[in-house]
Amino acid sequence: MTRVALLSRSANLSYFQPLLQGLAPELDVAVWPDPRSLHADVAVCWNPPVGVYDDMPNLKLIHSIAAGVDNLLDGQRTRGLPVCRVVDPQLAQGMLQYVLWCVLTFHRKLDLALSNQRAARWSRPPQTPASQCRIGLMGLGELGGAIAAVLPGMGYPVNGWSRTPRSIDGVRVYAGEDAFDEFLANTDVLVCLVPLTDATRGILNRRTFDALPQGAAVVNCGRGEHLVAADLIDALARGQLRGAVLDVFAQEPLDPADPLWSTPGVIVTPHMATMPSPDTVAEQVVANIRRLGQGESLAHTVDLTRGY
Ligand code: NDP
Ligand code: OXD
Repeated sequence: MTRVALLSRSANLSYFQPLLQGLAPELDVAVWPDPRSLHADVAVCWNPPVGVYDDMPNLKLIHSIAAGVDNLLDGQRTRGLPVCRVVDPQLAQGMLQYVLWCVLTFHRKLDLALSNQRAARWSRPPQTPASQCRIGLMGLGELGGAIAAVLPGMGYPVNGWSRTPRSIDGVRVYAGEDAFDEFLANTDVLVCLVPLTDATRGILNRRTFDALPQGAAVVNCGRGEHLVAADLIDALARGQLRGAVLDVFAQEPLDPADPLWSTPGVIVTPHMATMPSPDTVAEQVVANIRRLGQGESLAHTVDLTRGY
């Protein structure tokens, strides 16, 4: 019998218990802080308690319930165990829809129309063709790659930035730190979809904003810790940036007193860009547990040396 622990210090993951057992009745599923969870073979996690893997002597697999794994790795010793994440076409489609909404907001100037409405001001924002709105995708993986596959067909010039070079039809790809400034100089709407790692923490900072053309916009759907919020607020106040859509925050939920809620030009959304369905997560976890049991290679493993 395989024992599974649902581990989170910020969310109640008990809804996965019936889903996992519905697919695999032989699983014994415990929800942390039930002490049984420390005897588990498989940890299924979102924001697990720091150091918990060290207290789990039977642990063989760490599985995220999400695409990102930063919160499973931060401050944790994974002891060389495999770590897997969720990869799902529906998740990529949800992110595409969200980013499309952001791109249209800035390209078609819905942000200006809404602020004019608040002042009861009838003023038609000048419109420009998509060919004049350059989209910069930071991250060309499962999510960024799905967006890069669609936006060029809508007439947007698309630039992408990744750690390693790659070739995508209709997309100019910049790779590595050395190419970052040139990528930024050619970007009017910057979309952050890199994972949170030591290399990307705080990457949305004053230096990055100042390397964008004046009046550019920023969309952060990666992680809150990518953003230096004070630098964003300053760049908006200086007019270096025209606006920002923020979906993720270092502290979630965002504190009601946080200045980002009311900074002119900032649209706040509550980590809703995309979400995998719990059924899909449960299916992927069970499939990996079965692979583990049969000694097969696991799907969607994370490279711990890269951190994603
Ligand atoms: P992937 O691992 O598939 O892709 C990551 C991409 O980022 C790759 O192209 C990778 O480059 C690039 N990258 C990583 N590090 C660097 C670096 N230092 N410099 C340049 N490029 C880098 O991740 P996903 O697309 O599946 O997910 C990305 C992130 O999106 C998640 O980690 C999570 O934080 C966030 N997310 C947010 C959600 C939301 O609702 N807001 C929902 C789901 C995910 P290379 O191709 O060379 O490896
Ligand atoms: C994810 C997320 O990483 O929801 O999947 O942010």
